[in-house]
Amino acid sequence: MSEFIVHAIPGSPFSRSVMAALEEKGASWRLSPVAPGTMRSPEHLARHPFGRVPVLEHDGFSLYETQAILRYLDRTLPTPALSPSNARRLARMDQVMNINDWYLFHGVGNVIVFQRVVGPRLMGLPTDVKAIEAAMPKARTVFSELARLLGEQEFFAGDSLSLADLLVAPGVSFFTMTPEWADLGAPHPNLVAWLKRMESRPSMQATTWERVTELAKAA
Ligand SMILES: N[C@@H](CCC(=O)N[C@@H](CS)C(=O)NCC(=O)O)C(=O)O
Repeated sequence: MSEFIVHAIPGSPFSRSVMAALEEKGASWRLSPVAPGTMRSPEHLARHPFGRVPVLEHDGFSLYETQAILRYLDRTLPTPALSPSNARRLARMDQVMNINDWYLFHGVGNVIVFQRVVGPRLMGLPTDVKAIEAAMPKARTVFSELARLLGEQEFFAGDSLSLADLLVAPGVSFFTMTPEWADLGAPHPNLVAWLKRMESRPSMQATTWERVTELAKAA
């Protein structure tokens, strides 16, 4: 099996999902770091016309959109399987993945995490507290819904790790770096315990912001 190349920037939660999935599969992969400020460069736009990361390259095949990448990896690297065979569990996995993209990221993560972490740390921007306040009602709904769907299960689709856990964990993990986590996470001990389990997995340990920054420097 030829090598997988992940074009990504350190800290990107969507990119971390892809890298963590490759780690779970025991695949041979390498990071091709996208330098800050070059997301709209002709070179990167040729890979991803919307100027985002991650992009996967595999044996001449180039693919963007994290869900598509995760499903491609699960089909080309069948073990361990990261999609349940049971129709309802699979539907739950798909549902949680769409909650990630449509509700956790848009209007919640890309506001709260941006205002608290990415903007101040990487761009020297001040925090817009009003934007955070406006995002909080939707954020509370997202976290309550994730907690309800997880329930007492070990993972979102049941007893086994699935693509849903790998997509959602990097995004949720970012919230622990914000003061809003006390309001969003604390009311849901099952979600907090799930995140702890996820963060202790070798795949997540191998793909922390710090670790991917080291990989980017070495690339
Ligand atoms: N729908 C895309 C979203 C990817 C995405 O938004 N990536 C973020 C980093 S986690 C990004 O590239 N942001 C750059 C920007 O907004 O300019 C996917 O699933 O891959």
